[in-house]
Amino acid sequence: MSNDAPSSEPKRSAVEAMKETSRYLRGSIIETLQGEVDHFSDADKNLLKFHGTYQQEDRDARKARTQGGVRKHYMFMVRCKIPAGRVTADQYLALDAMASQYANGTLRFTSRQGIQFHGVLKGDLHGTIAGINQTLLTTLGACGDVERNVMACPAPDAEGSVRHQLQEAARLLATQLAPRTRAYHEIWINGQALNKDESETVEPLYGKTYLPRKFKTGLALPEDNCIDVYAQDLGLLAHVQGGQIVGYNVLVGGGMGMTHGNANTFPFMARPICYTRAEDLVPTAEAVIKLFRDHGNRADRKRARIKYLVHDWGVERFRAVLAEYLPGPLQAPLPLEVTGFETHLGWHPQGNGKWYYGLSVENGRVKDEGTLRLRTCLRTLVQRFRPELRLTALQDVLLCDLPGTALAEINRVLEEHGITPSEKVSPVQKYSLACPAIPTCGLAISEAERALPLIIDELELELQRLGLSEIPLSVRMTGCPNGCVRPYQSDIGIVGRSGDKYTIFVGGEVEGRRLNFLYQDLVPRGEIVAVLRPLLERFRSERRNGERFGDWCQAHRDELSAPAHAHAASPA
Ligand code: SRM
Ligand code: SF4
Repeated sequence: MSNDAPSSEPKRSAVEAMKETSRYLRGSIIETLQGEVDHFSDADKNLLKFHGTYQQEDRDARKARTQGGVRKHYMFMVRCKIPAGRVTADQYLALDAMASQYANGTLRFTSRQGIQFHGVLKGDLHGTIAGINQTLLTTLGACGDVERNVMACPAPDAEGSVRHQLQEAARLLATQLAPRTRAYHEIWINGQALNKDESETVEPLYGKTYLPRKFKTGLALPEDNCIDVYAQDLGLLAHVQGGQIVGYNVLVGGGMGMTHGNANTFPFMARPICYTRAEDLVPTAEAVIKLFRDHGNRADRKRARIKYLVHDWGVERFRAVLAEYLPGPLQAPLPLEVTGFETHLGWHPQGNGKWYYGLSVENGRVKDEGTLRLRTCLRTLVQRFRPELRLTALQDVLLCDLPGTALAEINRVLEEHGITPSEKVSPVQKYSLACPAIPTCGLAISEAERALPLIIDELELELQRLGLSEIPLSVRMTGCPNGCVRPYQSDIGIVGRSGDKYTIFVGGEVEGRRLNFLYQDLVPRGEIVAVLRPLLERFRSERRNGERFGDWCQAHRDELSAPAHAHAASPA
């Protein structure tokens, strides 16, 4: 425990009191689950997040129901926490079956390598979470003020390879940093309250009030930042020597969320703080978490993420305080830089005689709709080849451990189900991401997942017209400024502003090393491509030597950037 204790105690937020009195995340969840009502109280709604589920409503039905005097249609999103995105064939098939049994018939691959169900009714919540646990996956800590899903490059290099080491490190961190309360087991597995008087030692890392806010960790290789390491609260950039990860640069303070019109909130890139040897990884991560637990803002949840400590204190003070928590002397970070990024799409050798196929999934949504039957297609491929599945931070999936002869059959199955093979997907589509937004997300102010496909279609035509179809261009769209698909790092970020209007950001890049900047605000959805057109035309005529769009925008930042009231971008 640090001596540098917070000097004054401002009034804590209501969520803090709710956590403290929850008896380690129990609240009255079990009683409500067993009762007749179709939704939970506000306090339990907050606790449910720690258990991996959000109480939502069907937003498409909201208006008609309100007008008709009918109450909200409550339903739940359930999120599986999947370290490094690794799922077995059996697990996937079980989740796929649950999507029909309990949810809205779709699965959603998330921007943090998780899988979500939407549209689960309260009566099916227990069955869904218990079912997920039966597959040996969990939802505990998928949401809430704890360590969230630990990300790592999921690509299946041979056993012992650097990527394999990275994935094992992600699993280790996920296990060591998970909440310890028995509440989860009681509620979702046993189905009855057993141990109501747990002592203070239940959560040695988190304590009774857990963390001030969510905490996210991701591990990356310098040559492949496919998990956006600078967007993590704790980013670990591997230091490799002779094929072994010997340590990590510890980056702290990444985060995307901001609130329109509140300049005190902003996206921020994680800063290099120190270096840790690989064998000290867990105590080092724990040290950062303990610092956050003790010093994070528990009064204002909008300013509670660890990025605000890094920003407000500055790196030197942050280092000095962290040194009190570290197991040994603080070592300066190494001069490690991110140099590349891979989508992992298409057909690749694994290095052990097997192959993997990276399938591009539009906005991570696995569904059957009209002639596009992705869900059936994936189920067919998994039943046929029994691959391990690995989810990427681009909401795509890698089918692994395939024989060298599988490609022809994969292509045939894709074609039969109307799915475009990754090789034929345009670069702009490959790099694009959108969050679920309306109809499920309670915070959405605009459409994203349902709007982006048409925008990409229009953009593809525009890029074709300009002869720019092959440039890597990342477009990320969200229904509000919380930044769930990390839109402030992309070449083009489209962020819901007010109903049909969006804020457009430009100047990021696929490698995720910088934030973009505000280009235009309050752009109607139907005019987004028209607003980008003059920029793309100028880029085409002015770019030199293969210059990329985001780089060109940065070079012209002074003339392109709009007055920033919606985006404080990267404060020093
Ligand atoms: Fe997120 C809240 C969806 C990744 C920043 N996010 C939400 C909620 C739970 C809405 C809510 O609080 O009521 C959304 C549920 C929508 C739905 O119907 O499913 C939601 N976030 C998602 C997912 C599913 C988006 C996706 O398209 O994949 C991602 C789930 C990842 C996972 O498996 O764990 C998701 N969210 C992210 C990321 C990206 C990342 O972590 O790499 C971010 C930006 C990084 C960051 O945390 O700063 C992100 N989500 C937020 C925030 C802003 C937090 C902040 O500091 O201000 C919120 C709002 C909040 O926490 O109050 C939020
Ligand atoms: Fe919801 Fe906003 Fe996140 Fe989109 S970015 S899922 S609208 S919270």
